[in-house]
Amino acid sequence: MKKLDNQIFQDRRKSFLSKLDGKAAIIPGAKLVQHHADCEYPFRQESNFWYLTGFDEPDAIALFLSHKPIGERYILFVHPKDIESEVWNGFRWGTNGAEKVFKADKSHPISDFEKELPNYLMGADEIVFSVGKYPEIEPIVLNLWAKQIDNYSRIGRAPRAIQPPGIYLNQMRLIKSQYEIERMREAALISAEAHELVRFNISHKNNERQIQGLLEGFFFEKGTRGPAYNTIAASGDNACVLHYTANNSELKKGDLLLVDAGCSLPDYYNGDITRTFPIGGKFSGEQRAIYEIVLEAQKKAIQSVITGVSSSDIHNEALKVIIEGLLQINLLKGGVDEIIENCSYKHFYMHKTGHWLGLDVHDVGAYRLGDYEVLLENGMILTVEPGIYISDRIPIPEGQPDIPDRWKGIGIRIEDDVLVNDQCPEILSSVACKEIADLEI
Ligand SMILES: [Mn+2]
Repeated sequence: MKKLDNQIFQDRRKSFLSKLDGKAAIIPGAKLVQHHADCEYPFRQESNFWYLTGFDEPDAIALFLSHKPIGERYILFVHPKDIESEVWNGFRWGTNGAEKVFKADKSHPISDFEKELPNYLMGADEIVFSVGKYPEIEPIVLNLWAKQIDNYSRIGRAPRAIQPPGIYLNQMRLIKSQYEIERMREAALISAEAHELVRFNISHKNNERQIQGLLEGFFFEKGTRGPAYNTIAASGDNACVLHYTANNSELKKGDLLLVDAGCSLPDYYNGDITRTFPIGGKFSGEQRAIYEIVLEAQKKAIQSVITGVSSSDIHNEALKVIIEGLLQINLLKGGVDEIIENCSYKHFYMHKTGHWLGLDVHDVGAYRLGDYEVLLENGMILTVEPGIYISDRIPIPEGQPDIPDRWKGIGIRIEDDVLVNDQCPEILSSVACKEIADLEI
């Protein structure tokens, strides 16, 4: 793993602390999650915790104390050095490492959290903590808060409220710094190269699982943490199941293969790309017709990724092309506006056209604030991923035509990762080909 640049995390902490302005934030890291019996899933740090600390061990807790003097504001509770545990579970930084390497002002063993917290929270105007997410830490925080409120009448000071950390961190994470943009370019590039590997090798593969293996093997070979989310390798009608992850069907010539996969870098930045390939190297007439609509919708939507537009503007760009295309091949009937108004396209296109992308695959950040749409700004990264899925799972809306069998079992999505950059969207995942001429053999 590339050595982490401490300055990046220090700058983020400084900015977070200045936003906190008198408040104390308690940001817990992730815990290991049991897979079965004595086995756990690979550790995945909590994204807010990671964003502020760069510390990659389980069970840690960070405090950010903006009400304290400089040099007493960043506290890390970590597993202490313990040779016996380290023999079984690997190296730990311990409290010393947390201070020396991760630049905590002070570090304590996790077991001291309850004992130390009152002193640290003393004098804070408010507490910033995510209620409802940390069943072991929450009672400690709430009990302490109750005691401090109880004391209010005597000492005249106590935190007056608990706020969620997202109020401060979501906007910071939504706008990517130059450093983060570079990391996202790398995540998208490796993810795109994996899709190219599928394009080149699909004719030698006969099962969805082998496609998954090809992608994920490449992710590991490149030194990433592996897939950012459960890889989707969905052939034929499986592609109409949006979160299909069984990945165990045989690949049949004549079917399409929808691949939705991206890697997660060692520092957790993620790619998220979808391509749809003709398994036998040629699209059928019907498959081609649908593919052309989705591709046009995706290109139009990407063109609209400029500063000042909203996510729903982008969605509407894609939606219009999809509806017009489906009208032309008689899979829909009526006027475009009326179809949008009645949602009578949703048996073909039932999801939105994209989401924010970053440390979380569905990254933090609002899409609207009450009545107002969030408008794109430079440094935001989002996916653009329209699709059409033709199956008989969803009842056909009233007044819409029956679907002839020859269209059924076609599921197509095309997804790229796009950086907002004034009037000129940068497609981070452009290495993955998507033109029909490149996908056919
Ligand atoms: Mn996506």
